[in-house]
Amino acid sequence: MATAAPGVRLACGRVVRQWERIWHHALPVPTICFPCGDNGAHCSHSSDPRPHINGMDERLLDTMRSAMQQELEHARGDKAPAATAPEKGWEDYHGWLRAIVKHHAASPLLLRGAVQRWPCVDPTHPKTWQGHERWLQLQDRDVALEAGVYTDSGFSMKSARLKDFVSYVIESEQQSAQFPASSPSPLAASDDAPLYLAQQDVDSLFPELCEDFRLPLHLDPTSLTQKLIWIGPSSVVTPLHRDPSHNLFCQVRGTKRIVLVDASRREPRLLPSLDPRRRNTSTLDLTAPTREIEEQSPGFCELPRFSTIVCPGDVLFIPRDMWHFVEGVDAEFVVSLSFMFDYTGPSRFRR
Ligand SMILES: O=C(O)CCC(=O)C(=O)O
Repeated sequence: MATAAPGVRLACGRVVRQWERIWHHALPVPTICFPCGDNGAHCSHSSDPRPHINGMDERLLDTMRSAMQQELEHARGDKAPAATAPEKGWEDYHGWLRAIVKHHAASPLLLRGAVQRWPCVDPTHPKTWQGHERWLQLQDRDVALEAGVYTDSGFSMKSARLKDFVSYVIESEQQSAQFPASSPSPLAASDDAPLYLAQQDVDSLFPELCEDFRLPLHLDPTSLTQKLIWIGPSSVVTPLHRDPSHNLFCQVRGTKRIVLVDASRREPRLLPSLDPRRRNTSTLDLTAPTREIEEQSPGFCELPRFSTIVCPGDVLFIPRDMWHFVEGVDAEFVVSLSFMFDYTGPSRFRR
């Protein structure tokens, strides 16, 4: 793909050349905007141009609209769930998700605002995760943290008290927003690499948070394989990797950039790790300029790739086996939930 180096315009009007990054010139992720109730072609809920959904028929969109309505009413507590599905049963909603899986086996799908009414996402709800209160209420316990990016040579695992980790993420947010830190965490001083509470089972680690969200999009509980939480400062990065289950990735707090690469026909270019525990992870560093990535893996930049920014309330469907890279992008600390699920059939790949 031929690309020109993009520039950034400074306040003085001078344009500074930037190195090309892998998400520049990526395809936008097909999107359905829940607040708009359509495919987002004329969406006013985001500044991004929203593409039409290719291959998603009207019946499916219709079912999506009913599911969306049901989701919003349920979240508002307007009606009991059973009474709000007069035309379609729960099986049809499951069918809707199945249809998404079928239509989007090779492409991601962004469901903008789909879980915006969850208590943890809603900034006005007493159980919101958008402020600091809910985090400061958590009972203290030991947590396992990743220090740095797990493909880096300096990577290590660390154990810390949750209380210290919470003050660390709050403090990192204040620092990136250039506020003075109020009460320094013992973790902050010693750690240059970001600490990430990554891919932990949310039910067992945070039982007190589990009422603040639900299974997204009428996900059939029997298809759920893992329910994971990710909490960290905005500087966290998860390297390019793939998973053996489908994923409804729900952004709860802060924003993340997700780049997805379709390498289904040309896998060797992704240079998977030779470490048997990391076979699902590429050794390529997608935070590097594309020039360097191309040097390491000639032709990589020609692989079809998608890029999107997920905000609180957004759900990104990531098809199983699709390579993806994730990083925090703003000053707020970031929290996400991944609902990994499997309907049928063996994955092409197992960890
Ligand atoms: O949010 C992240 O840092 C990574 C999420 C991810 O890779 C996943 O859910 O599969």
